[in-house]
Amino acid sequence: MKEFDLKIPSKPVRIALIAGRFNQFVTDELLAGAIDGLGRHGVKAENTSLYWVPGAFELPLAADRILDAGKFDAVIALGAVIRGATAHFEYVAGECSRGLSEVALKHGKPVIFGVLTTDTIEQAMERASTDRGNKGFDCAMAALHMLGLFEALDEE
Ligand code: INI
Repeated sequence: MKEFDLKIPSKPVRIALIAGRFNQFVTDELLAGAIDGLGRHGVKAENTSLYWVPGAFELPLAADRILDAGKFDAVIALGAVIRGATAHFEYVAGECSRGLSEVALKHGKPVIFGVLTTDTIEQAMERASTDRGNKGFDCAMAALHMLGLFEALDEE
């Protein structure tokens, strides 16, 4: 059986980061993890851009518009929706995840879901920490692995 294992792309890739200002004390940490992950795997700063949006609800539209411009191979969308802090948690988190997957399928490009949806601030900080695993770092790896897969599919 032919197998396509996870791999980092061999050619340079361009990656857009989008981050929500809402709960920025969390998204700053996710961003730091994502930038660290990309840098450690050879993505040059000149091939990345960072776009801020007000909150997680705005991530899908921004991702769509950014991919429309054709300058990026993948988008990493970072946000933090904390149930304790909002009565409309379900709407914000639900629309954000639905919208991001729609944008990925529309453009045929990886749109990585780096949005924490937690009950408490403590849980969010735990998933955005430097010593106990950082979802932003994981998202950088997911973006690179998807682009590595696309590269392998192009060469098949
Ligand atoms: N946006 C978030 O990213 N996280 C949240 O927890 C949140 N809460 O609590 O409401 C949130 N709301 C703002 C929303 O994303 C939009 O920016 C706003 O509704 C304007 O469209």
